[in-house]
Amino acid sequence: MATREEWSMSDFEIGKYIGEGKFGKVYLAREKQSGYVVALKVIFKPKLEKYRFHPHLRREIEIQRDLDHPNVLRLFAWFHDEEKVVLVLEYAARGELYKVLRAAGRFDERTAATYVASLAGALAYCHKKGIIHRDIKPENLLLDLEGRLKIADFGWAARSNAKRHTLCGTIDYLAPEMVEKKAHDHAVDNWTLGILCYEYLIVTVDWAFPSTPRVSSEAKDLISKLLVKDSSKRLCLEDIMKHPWIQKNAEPSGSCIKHKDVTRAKVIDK
Ligand code: N15
Repeated sequence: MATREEWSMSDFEIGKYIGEGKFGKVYLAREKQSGYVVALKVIFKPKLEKYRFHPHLRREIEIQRDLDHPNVLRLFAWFHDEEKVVLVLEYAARGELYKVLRAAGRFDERTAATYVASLAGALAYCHKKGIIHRDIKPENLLLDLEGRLKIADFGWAARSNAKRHTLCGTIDYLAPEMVEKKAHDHAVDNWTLGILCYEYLIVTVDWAFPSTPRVSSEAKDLISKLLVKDSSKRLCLEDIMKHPWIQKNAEPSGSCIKHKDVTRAKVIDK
């Protein structure tokens, strides 16, 4: 997609509805000139005013616009008119990671290590830019066409109560210091990484057939070094990336699908 000063709705062909964000609906769309497929998030202004969200949204947009990392979902542009604010976001063709996890039951160690390494890299990048606690949870993680993990943050967490179960509840991923409303820093994100790592490998074992999955001692070692109550003793992101389990298992490319699985980006049906 080209860089330009002003965008408007007429620059896009709107495709199917793909999801509900916290403040708006998300649609598949194609930029007419380049044919580039994106996700458009449409937020109607009355909703924003009701929640006094305008200055907050603007600040979040500026933060997000500044982030450029292969594992952080891109915000390409945004525009607004009388009635709505529209965010032009990267389209993640493989959708939500928690659904992939739910379908698979658990991930093999190569896959889990690749996701944890991708997350650690993205978080290290955000921390360096002074952005902490990105509210990482399965609902906020998307996969692109190559199966690369993308943190898609900010308000992409609205899910119905009926669908919610303990694993995807919000508080489950919070570090103890946040639950206890204590002062906290970037180490809160590292706790969450430990929880996700545990969940990717262990928790989602089929309830009807509770056979303990075999997990390597290196994976257990990493989890135990992240799920440490004392935040100052938690493994830092650099050490996560250097950890033997990551070194042994993670794909350096960040993509861990088998090549034959790659399907072409689906072009929007008119
Ligand atoms: C600046 C800040 C306040 C807002 C910027 N960030 C967001 O709005 C975060 N956000 C990302 N909100 C919604 C999304 C989002 C982007 C949601 C879904 C998708 C997305 N890109 N691609 C998808 C997507 N692809 C899918 C494929 C299959 C099934 C569902 C899919 N969702």
